[in-house]
Amino acid sequence: MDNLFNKLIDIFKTHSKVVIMAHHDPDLDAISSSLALSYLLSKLDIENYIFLSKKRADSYTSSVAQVLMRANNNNYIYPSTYKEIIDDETVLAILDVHQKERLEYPNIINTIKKVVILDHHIKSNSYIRDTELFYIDSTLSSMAEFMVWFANYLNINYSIFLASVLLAGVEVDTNGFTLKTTEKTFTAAASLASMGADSVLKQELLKESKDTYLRRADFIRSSYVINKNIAICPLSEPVSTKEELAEIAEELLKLEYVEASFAIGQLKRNEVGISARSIGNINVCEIMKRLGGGGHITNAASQLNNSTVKETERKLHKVLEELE
Ligand SMILES: [Mn+2]
Repeated sequence: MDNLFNKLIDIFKTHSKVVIMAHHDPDLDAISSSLALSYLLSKLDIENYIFLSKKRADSYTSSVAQVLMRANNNNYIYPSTYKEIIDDETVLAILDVHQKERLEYPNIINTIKKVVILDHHIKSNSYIRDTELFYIDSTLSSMAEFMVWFANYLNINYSIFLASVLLAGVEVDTNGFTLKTTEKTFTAAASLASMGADSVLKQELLKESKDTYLRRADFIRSSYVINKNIAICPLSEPVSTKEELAEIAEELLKLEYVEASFAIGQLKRNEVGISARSIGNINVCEIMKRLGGGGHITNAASQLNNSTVKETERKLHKVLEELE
């Protein structure tokens, strides 16, 4: 990765300023990696800003709001203020996302033409083109992990607060070090621990509201298991996001004997999503491919147009029978 880090620093140093942006509805991984990059750039004396679409921290989820309020950064920029700050030599650093429509503020692409993308998701067809650098590695647990390697390379230690937030970011993206976790992920966590990551603070950040917890529990109540090891959860109510579907699929994987899980829900009026997870011995990518999607062996998804949850559930059963 040294070559990559070299190139990144080169790009950042040869531009006038860096604007950092992650995906909309940022989670702890998106926000911790944004703050971490900002921290590293400031240490390198590179002018940088974190772009937020909403001015009030409390319009974000409570854990992200807490982080924003406690981070003590004063380099946030907003849709109403950013045009006064950027110039032709500004570079946009996009983290934890690579599609325009998923950006915190998609219009930014029309104003800042120089773009760097750093992501760890499965590459989609609608990725942002014409970039100075495009780095996507779906074997990486999280952007927080990436920022640990970047800091190690630069020989910079994060503050205790940032190290704790980054550790929470890794934990969220790996569902508590169970998914997408490699030896490197643990090494990154150890590195954060040695920088002083505080597990009490991290636990506080990972807390969720009772309503969120119960909403997920209600969905899981309606799931069922077939073949003794496959959990399927068709959601009766429309879900808010693909992320919520993913969270449900990941939660199902915690259940006894379950080796693969599928959460099916209505995403938009004409779109049904399936999020699939596996502990490794069932290839959910293969299953999602047959339903028009894709991904990895342990982590895959599909979106179906003009289908209902019930129909999608039937299609999934058919595919599972075929593959048996
Ligand atoms: Mn992430």
